Amino acid sequence: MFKKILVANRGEIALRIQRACRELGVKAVMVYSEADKEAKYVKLAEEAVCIGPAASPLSYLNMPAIISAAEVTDAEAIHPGYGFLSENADFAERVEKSGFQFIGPTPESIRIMGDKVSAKQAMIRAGVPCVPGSEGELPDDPVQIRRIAKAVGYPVIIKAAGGGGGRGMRVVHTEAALVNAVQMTKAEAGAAFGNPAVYMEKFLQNPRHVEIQIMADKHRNAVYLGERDCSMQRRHQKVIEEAPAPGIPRKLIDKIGERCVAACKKINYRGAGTFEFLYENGEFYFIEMNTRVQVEHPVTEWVTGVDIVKTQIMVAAGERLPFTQKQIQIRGHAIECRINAEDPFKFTPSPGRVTSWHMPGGPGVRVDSHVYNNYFVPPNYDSMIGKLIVHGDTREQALARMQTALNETVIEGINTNVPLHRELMVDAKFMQGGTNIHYLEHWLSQHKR
Ligand code: MV4
Repeated sequence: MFKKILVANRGEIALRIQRACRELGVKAVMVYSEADKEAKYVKLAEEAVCIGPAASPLSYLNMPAIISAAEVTDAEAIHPGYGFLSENADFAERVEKSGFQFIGPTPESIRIMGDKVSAKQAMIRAGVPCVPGSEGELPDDPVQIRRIAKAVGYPVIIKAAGGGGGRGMRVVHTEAALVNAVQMTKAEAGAAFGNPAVYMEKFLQNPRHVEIQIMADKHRNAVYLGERDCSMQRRHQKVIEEAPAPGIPRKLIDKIGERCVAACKKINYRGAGTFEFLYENGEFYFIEMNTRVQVEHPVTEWVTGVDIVKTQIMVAAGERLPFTQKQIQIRGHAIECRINAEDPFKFTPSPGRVTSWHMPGGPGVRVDSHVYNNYFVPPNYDSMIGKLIVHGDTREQALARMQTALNETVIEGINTNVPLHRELMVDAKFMQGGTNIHYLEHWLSQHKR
């Protein structure tokens, strides 16, 4: 096992990684920007290094500053968390060329999955079901583009190979709009991602977003840790996640999970990973793979009993997965509410000083947050300031525990989306389970204030 690792992130995930290190008896070096001097994990750290000013490009995205911090502190490995440099193949490569272990997959895996066309081709070859569409990048020839769309069937969606997470896509309903839409998406993709390549898929109208968590080691062992339903989102930002996905038969999950594991073995994947699927009419369609630990990992941790962050560090150190597929059982139900510093219904950011911070507790309640009483939420970063996670034997019990937990929560000095969560947890349709990716935005349009 490593003696010391560097945590190249901030906020709640920096604290989460620091906690995993303490459990493993690994020293954690924290890095921080000038805006994060007061963060809890910096105060709790044995070692912390300031890597630059508040602006992310000068600190959390500053590769030389982060690698230098690892050098001066004698860290052996770097955990990138999520966001920032976590899915940057060039960073992973520079980390390894500098003699450190990158806690994540190989630069090659990150590069393949970062290009959505090559990711999809790898998945098709590995037997993972994908949304029907163009086989690879779309050609420039309008005649061929129209022929492909006709075969796929309208509506279609044009997506940028360099996009992902909802960036660089366009839905096309008619042949008349097709070629122009392709040209527009290509131009935008070239400007935004430096790669004009686009591909086409059948546009699914009312899917759910269901993702499979996998964990793999360096010895070709891979295991799936069940699924998460992340359909409750607004503008491609997840708001609520849960595990298991309501109403999806376990045998369907097992079937798709086994495909994901086979794909991991085929591409020699290592570390934590998430296969994102659209789920519609009882079928799974792969869309993207994430090669990092995700914000919503705690719901999986709670229903499987696996510590995903600890396991990431163990497998990066070369250890074998400490569990087999047979040992993974799904127990009960977990729900996560992301707590954002923002207006709960207008969504404008609300940074500033937290004058009062009272978090709930009791059976089946977990709070992952770096915030404390009198903490100042800097305006420079993502608005997510913590996560409230509950577990119950059943979904009904988990919902009841989340309702109580949200009602106990007191955050003053800034606005948060806690009032939105309180309303959603008693919404009849959400309580029923199985709402699709459009439900929250539709709900919000009917709850204008
Ligand atoms: C789609 C789709 C419908 N059909 N692809 C958006 C984020 C990116 N990961 C993929 N996205 C979508 N791809 C096909 N073929 C609908 C979406 C989509 C979506 C997906 C997951 C969660 C929320 C979403 C919101 C709008 C659109």
